[in-house]
Amino acid sequence: MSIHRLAVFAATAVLGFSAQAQDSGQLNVICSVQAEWCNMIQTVFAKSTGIKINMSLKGSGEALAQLIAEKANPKTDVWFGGTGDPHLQAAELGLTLEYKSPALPQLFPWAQQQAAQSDYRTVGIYSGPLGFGYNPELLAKKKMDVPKSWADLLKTEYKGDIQVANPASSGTAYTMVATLVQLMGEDKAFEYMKGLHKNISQYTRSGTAPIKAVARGETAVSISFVHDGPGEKMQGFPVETITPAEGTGAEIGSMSIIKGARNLPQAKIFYEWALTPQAQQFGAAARQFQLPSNKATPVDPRVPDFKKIKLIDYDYAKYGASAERKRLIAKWEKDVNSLPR
Ligand code: S7P
Repeated sequence: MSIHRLAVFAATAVLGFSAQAQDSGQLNVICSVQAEWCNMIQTVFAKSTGIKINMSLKGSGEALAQLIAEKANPKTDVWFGGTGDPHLQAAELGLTLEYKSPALPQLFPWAQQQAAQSDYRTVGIYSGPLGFGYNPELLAKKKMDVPKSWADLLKTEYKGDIQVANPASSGTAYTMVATLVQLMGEDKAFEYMKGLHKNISQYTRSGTAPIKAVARGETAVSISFVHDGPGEKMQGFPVETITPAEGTGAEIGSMSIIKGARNLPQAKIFYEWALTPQAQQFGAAARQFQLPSNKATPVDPRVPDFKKIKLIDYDYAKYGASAERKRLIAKWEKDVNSLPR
């Protein structure tokens, strides 16, 4: 039985729902985690509740852009997953609905804090640290060392061999920009990113593309969420991850109900379901290893151990603010991306 079928079977059994739940309407979800997890929740949720999910897969930056474009006439009910900063921006822009889940006390403080600082217009569903992915075989072939720090990425040996996403389209890459600004101070961080730019082979649209390129031997190093590494490795690709010695930031992957949702009762049922430990296990079942936000969700051993990582005290409110996010992305475009390589 495939992982997907097994998970569907387990979920319907664990949740005690009938496998032939009656037609109970539909729900339009933008899903910003990777496809396998999105597909799994689509299938399980429909089987468990009878609510059909129309699923659209989009990275965090693109999801926010769609919600802004749909503001006058929303076609989306729930935005599931994706980095927390654009969810906070959506909350501030009035795109998402205030909703206080009774499950909030079951969540880790960081997930509750994400809800509180958005006036309950979003909530944390997982967290994961930013770091580097690398292909040990390619590094050995090219006689390059494993990069251990942000400083290492500036070495000329990595020229043309590092990929990261474009912060204008990717929440992952925006997390990098915000992390560096908090770690180094804004001026030094931009000087650093100008130096890094010389070593970047391409800025991808999606935040998960660089680690997939590492896994497939297309580039030696990526700047990625480290929880995206084990899933590639499980598929047999040579990929390892490391977090930088100077310190790093972490995302609070979030979920929001859209203001003006056409299927609000179904949206709330989904929201509550997605906060249960049973539903949160589908991340690991779909080979995605973020730390789940419900304290009772079993934690897969492949989930990065936060206690072993030097984490900055990421200011989610400041860097999720609309004006700050826009300002930093525009500055990155002007001062970094416009430079020749
Ligand atoms: O594994 C999924 C993940 O890394 O992707 C999410 C996010 O949508 C990345 O999108 P971007 O393309 O906007 O960077 C993360 O929240 C999640 O951990």
